[in-house]
Amino acid sequence: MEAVAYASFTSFATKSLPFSSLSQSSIINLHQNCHKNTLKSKSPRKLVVCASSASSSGSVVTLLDYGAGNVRSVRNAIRYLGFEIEDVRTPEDILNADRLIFPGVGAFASAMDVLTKTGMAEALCTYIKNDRPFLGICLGLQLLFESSEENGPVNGLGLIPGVVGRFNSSNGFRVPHIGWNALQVAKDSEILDDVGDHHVYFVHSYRAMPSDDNKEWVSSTCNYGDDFVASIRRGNVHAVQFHPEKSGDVGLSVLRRFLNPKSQGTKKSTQGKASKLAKRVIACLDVRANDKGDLVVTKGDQYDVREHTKENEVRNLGKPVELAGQYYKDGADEVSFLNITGFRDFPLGDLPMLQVLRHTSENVFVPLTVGGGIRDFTDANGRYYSSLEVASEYFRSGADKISIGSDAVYAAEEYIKTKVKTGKSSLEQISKVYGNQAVVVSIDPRRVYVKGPNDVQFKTIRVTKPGPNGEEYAWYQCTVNGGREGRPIGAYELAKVVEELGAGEILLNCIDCDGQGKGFDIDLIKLVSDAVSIPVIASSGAGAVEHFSEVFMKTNASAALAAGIFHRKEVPIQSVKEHLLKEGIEVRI
Ligand code: 1PR
Repeated sequence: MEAVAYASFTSFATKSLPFSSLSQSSIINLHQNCHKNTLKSKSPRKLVVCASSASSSGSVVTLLDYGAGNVRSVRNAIRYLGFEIEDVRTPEDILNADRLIFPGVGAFASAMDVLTKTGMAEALCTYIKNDRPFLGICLGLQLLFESSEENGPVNGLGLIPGVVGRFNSSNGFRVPHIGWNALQVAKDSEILDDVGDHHVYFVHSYRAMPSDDNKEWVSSTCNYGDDFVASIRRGNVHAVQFHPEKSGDVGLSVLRRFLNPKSQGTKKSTQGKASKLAKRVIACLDVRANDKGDLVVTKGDQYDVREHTKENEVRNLGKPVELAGQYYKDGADEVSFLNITGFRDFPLGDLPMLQVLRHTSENVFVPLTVGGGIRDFTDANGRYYSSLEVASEYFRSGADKISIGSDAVYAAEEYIKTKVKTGKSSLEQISKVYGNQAVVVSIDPRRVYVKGPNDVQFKTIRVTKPGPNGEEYAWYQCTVNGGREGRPIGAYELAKVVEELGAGEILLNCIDCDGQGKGFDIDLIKLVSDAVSIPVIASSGAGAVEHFSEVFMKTNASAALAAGIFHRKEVPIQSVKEHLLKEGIEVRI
C-alpha cells in the first residue's frame, strides 16, 4: 500500500527505537550493504539460537510494524489463526525471529528511509539471505526489489532484480488497482495452494514486473493491463502483492500455510472461476445513535431515516458489528460504515463507532471503509483536531479506507475558485499520508431537472426519463450534511476535482434513488464513471438482482453498493453474485 505516513514514521523512529540516533546512511549504501551482507549482529549468541530454532513449530510470529499505518488487520488475522505476535523493536528482533511477517504500509521512499535509519534494512537483508521464514505483504514485497519509481527513483533492498513502477491508466485501466483479481501461479509456492481459481484482494498503484532476471523468484503473476508480480517465493522467503488479511477465507489460508507449513488449510468447497478483476458487491451500513443513544444500523428513504409514525423514531435495522459479520459470511466483498450524523457529532467523541470498527475488524477479513465527520474540528475545550488525526484514529481502529463527504465538497469548491492546491484539505492531507487508495470521496447528489443543457453552468445530461414538467436535461447537485444543504457544484465537477486532489475512489450515491428499490441512477453513474479514471462505486436504489447486472453492463462502475435490500433480507448477497455470474459478469465467489 503506497502512502507516506510521515507523522507515524517520525514518531516511531524517534520515540520507539532505542537506536534511532544511528547515522542516516544513504539508501545507495544500504543497497550495497545488502549485497555484501555486512550486518554484524550485536548479539551473535542470539543469532545462533535463531538459526537452530528454525522449526517454525511454535505459535509466535514476529511482526515488523514500523508504525506507518494500519496493520491491525494483519494482527487480527494472525490472532484469529491462533498465533501470538511479538513486535520487532530492534534489528536483532528480526535476526532472532522464527517467522517474520512484514506488512509494508506507507510509501516506498519513507519505508526505506525508516528501515535504513533504524538498521532494520540490513537485518532484513541478512534474515532473507539466510533463507529464514519470511512473508512480505504489499509494500513488503515491493521493498525487496532494486528500486521504485514511487516519488523516485528510490533504491530498495535490492534482493530481487527489477523496478517497481506505476500502473498505466492510459489504456483504460483504473488506478489504483483496487479489488479482487486472479492469480496465474507460475511455480509451486505452497502458501498459495488453496488459492486455486479464487480471487484475492489487491489495493495499490505501483507494481513490480516479471522479467528473465527475476523469474526464479516469481511464484505468481496477476494481469491488470499487463502482467505484474503477484507473489514471490524462494525457499522460505515469500512475499505477496495482494492482502491475504483482506482476502477472506482464501487469504486466511495463505497466512495459515505460511505460519504453519504443515497445515492443510481449508479447502474451499466451491470451485473458483477467477480470471480477471471482479466487480465488487458492497454492503453498506448507515450508522447513527438512535433516540436512546444506542448505535444502530439505520436506512432511509431519500435520506430520511425516521419512521413515519407518531413517535417518529430512527429506524433500527440491527446492530452494526453483527450485521457486518453476517455480510462477511454472506460473501460481501467489502463492508462500509457511514456515520451519518458525523457532520454534527465529532467522531473522536463517538467512541462507540470506533469500538464498532475494532470489534468488526477482529472477525471480518475483507476491506472495511468508514466515513462520516472526517474534517478539522475544535472541541468544546478548544482542543483542535485535524482531519488527519480523525482519519488516523479510524485507521488505527481497523478501517482500510476512509470516506469523506461534506468536507470534500468544500475543498473542491475552494479549488475551483482559487485553482490552488493548498495541500491543507482533509482529502489532500489524508491521501498524502495514507495513499490515494485509502481515501474514498462519498458524493450525495440530487437530480435537478432543467429545460436545456445551457441553463446551468454545470455539466448536464439528457435524461433517459423526462422530468415532471417534461424536462429533458438534468444536472446532479452535490449536497452536504447528509443531503440537508445543496451546494453550487455538480457531481461531475466534484468527481473530477477530487480525483485531482487525491481521492482514490468515488462512492456515488443518489438522493433521489436512495431506498427506492427501483434501480441505480444509470445516467448519473455513467456520467461520473466516464469522467474519472479512479474506481467508482455505484450506490443507491438497488431493489433486485437485475439492478446490479444493469449497472455493470451500462456503466463503468467498478463496484455496486446496497443497503436496504440486504438489511431487510430481501435479496441475499449470494443471489446477487449468482445472478451476475449467470450474466457473464465476473465476481468473487
Ligand atoms: O459528510 O463526511 O460527514 O459523511 C457523511 C456520510 O454519511 C456520507 O457518506 C453520506 O453519504 C452519508 N449520509 C449522511 N446522511 C445520510 C442519510 O441517509 N440520511 N447516508 C447518509 C447515505 C447512502 C448510502 C446508502 C445507499 C444505498 N446513505 O450509503 O446506503 O444509498 O441505499 P439503498 O441500497 O437502500 O438504496 P460526512
